[in-house]
Amino acid sequence: MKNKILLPKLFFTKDVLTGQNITKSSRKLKDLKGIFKDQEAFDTMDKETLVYDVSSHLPVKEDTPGGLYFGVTYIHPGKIGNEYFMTKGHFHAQIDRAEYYWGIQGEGILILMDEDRNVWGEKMLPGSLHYIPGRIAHRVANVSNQILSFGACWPSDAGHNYKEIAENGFAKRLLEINGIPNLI
Ligand code: S6P
Ligand code: ZN
Repeated sequence: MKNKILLPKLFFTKDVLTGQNITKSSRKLKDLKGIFKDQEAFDTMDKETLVYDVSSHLPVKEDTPGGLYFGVTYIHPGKIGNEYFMTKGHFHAQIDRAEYYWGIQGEGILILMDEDRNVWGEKMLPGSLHYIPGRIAHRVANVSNQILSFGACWPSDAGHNYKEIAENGFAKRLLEINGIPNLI
């Protein structure tokens, strides 16, 4: 290693992450039961429909203090009734851990909720940068008719608390009303 100049191990070109140790995961409709409001519309859809994929670089073991994780999420366009395709959403398990998101392609809304269940949104566009403080639940909805891709960087000891959102949801939903996204 000493005095050697090594080749890069990873590339992040446009919205594509390649190189060593990339982990991929995907969420289909069958993995998102109970997340959307319109159960009837959900029931009519093919449960194998892909809603989003995530490519991540997780260089240290989960829960390692001081490390960082990096990921790119690709949310497909689509709706269940009038509710946009979106991520499950989570608080961090170590609730005070923060995270950066940034928009790469497509258009979305970053939906944020504090512990008192106050909800607000931030438009996500190519080039937009979003600092998500600790103690804030986060979820992203794709409001465009193309894939929405966004980057994320978060501490390796943040973890995910999906249970809270699975049980209680967000206090507001992002619905399309007269062709426009509304937080209701
Ligand atoms: C991890 C980070 C993202 C999400 C991804 C999918 O802390 O926030 O990589 O995992 O956007 O969202 P979710 O809510 O299904 O984990
Ligand atoms: Zn997170």
